[in-house]
Amino acid sequence: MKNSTRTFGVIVLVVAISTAMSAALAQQDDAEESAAVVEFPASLDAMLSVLTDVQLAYLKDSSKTRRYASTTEDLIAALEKRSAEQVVAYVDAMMWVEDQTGFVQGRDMAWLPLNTESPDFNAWMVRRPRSFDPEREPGPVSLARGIPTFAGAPVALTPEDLIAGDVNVAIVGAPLNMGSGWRDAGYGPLVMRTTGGMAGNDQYTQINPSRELNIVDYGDIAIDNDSTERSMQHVREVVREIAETGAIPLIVGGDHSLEYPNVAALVDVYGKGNVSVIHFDAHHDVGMGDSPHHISHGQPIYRLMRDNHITGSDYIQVGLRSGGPSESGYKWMREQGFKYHSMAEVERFGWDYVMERVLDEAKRDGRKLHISFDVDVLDPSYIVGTGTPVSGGLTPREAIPIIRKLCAQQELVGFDIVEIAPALDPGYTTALHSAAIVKACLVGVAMRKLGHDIDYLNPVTIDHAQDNYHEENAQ
Ligand SMILES: [Mn+2]
Repeated sequence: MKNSTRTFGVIVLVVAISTAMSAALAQQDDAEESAAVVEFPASLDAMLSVLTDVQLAYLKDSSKTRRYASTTEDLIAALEKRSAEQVVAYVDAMMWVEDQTGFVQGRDMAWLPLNTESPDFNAWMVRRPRSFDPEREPGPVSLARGIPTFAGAPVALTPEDLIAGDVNVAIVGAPLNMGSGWRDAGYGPLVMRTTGGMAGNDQYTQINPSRELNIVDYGDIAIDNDSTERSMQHVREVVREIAETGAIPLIVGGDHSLEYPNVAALVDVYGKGNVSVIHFDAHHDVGMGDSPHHISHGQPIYRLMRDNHITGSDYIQVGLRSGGPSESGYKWMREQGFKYHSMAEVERFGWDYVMERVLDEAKRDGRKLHISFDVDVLDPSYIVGTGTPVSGGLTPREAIPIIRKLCAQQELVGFDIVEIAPALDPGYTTALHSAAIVKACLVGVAMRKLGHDIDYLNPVTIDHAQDNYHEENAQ
C-alpha cells in the first residue's frame, strides 16, 4: 500500500512537471510567433455583438486564446456550439484565468527577501581556514585506508594542492537538490564515492586512467539547499577555481541546474566563444523562458543564453525524446544554431551513424569542450534512479563508446554528470552505469594523452588470435 501510494505520487509529480514544462515551452514558442488578430465569420456577428470591446479584443487575440483553441478553426467551432450568454461566460473565464496566473503588483508576493541580518548569512559556504589545521606541504593527500573517495583518488582541498600535484582531473561533488524533478539528486556525490567503478583497469583499452592521469577528489562544493539561486554563484566560483589551475573539473551532481554555473565558469576562464558544449539528455533543457523561476534543472541552457555566456550554435544535444521540444521549439533551436540529435534521428538512421555524426561535428568545431551528461539520457531500464526518466533511451553499450571517443578526440575542459537519485536506485544500477560513464571519460582523456586514435581498442583484448577470423571477415 505504501509502495503503491509512493509510485502514484511519483507519477503525479512527473506528469505535473512535464505538463508544466510543455506549458512553459508552449509559452516560449508563443512569444516567438507574432500574435495574430483573428477575423471571425459574419455568421457570428450577432453572437459577438453582446461582448464588450475589451472582451471582443481579447477573443480576437490569438496569443491569448491559443491555450484553449490552438487554431482559429477550433476557436470558431468552440464559439458556434455556445449561446451568446455562454460565449460571454467563456470569454470571462479565459480572462479570469489569465488574471489569476499572471503576477499582479500589490496582490502577489514576488519573493520573500532573505534575512540579511543573519550572522550566518554565508555560513553554508565559508571554508575552514588552513591555519586552523596543522601545517602541511601542498599536494594531494592519499586516504588509502578504506575512506571512500571518487575513483579511489587522493584528496585535494585547495588550488595549491591541485597545482602542487600537477592535477589533470579534479572530481568534485555538487549536492544540489532543489532544482530536480524528484528530490534526491543531492545524494549523488555520496553514492558515487561509495559505489566505486570510476577507475581501475579498462578492459576495452587496457588503460588504467589513475596510472596515466593525476586525478583527485576535490570534496563537495557547498550548496544552499534552500536556494538553487544562491548556490549558482558559489558553484561557479569553485568550478572556476579548479579550471584556473589547468585541471579538468569533473562535477558529480546534483541536479541539472548545475550546467549553468559549470559552463559559465569555463567561459570565465577560457573566454567567450572558446568553449562548446555537448549535452546528453532526454530533455532539451532550453525551456521555461516564462517560468517564474530563472533557474531549475529544466532551463540551464536558456539561462546561459539569456545571460550571454553562450549561444545555441555552441551546443550539440544528444538523446532528446521527452514531450518537448515541440515542432516550433525545434524550429526555434534550428534558428539559434543548435545541432540536436533526437532519439527519432537514432530510430531512422541507427546509433552508429548518429554517433559518427556527433563525433564529426565535435571534431569540426574543434574548440575546448564541456560535456554535460544527464543520466536520464540512458534508458530507465538502466537508470531507474533519476527524477524525470523517459522511456526509449540510450543503452550503456551506446553511451560508453561515444563518451570515451569524445574525451579522446577533443580538448576536454569540463564534464558534469547529473540527476543521479540514489533513493530511487534500489539495485545500485544507476550508480553503476554512472560510474562507467565517468570511467569512459577518464579513459578517453588518458587515451588522448597517450596519443591513441579515438577508435583505439587493445588488440589483445579484441582477438583471441587462434585463427585469422577478424582479418578474413571484419569490414
Ligand atoms: Mn537535464
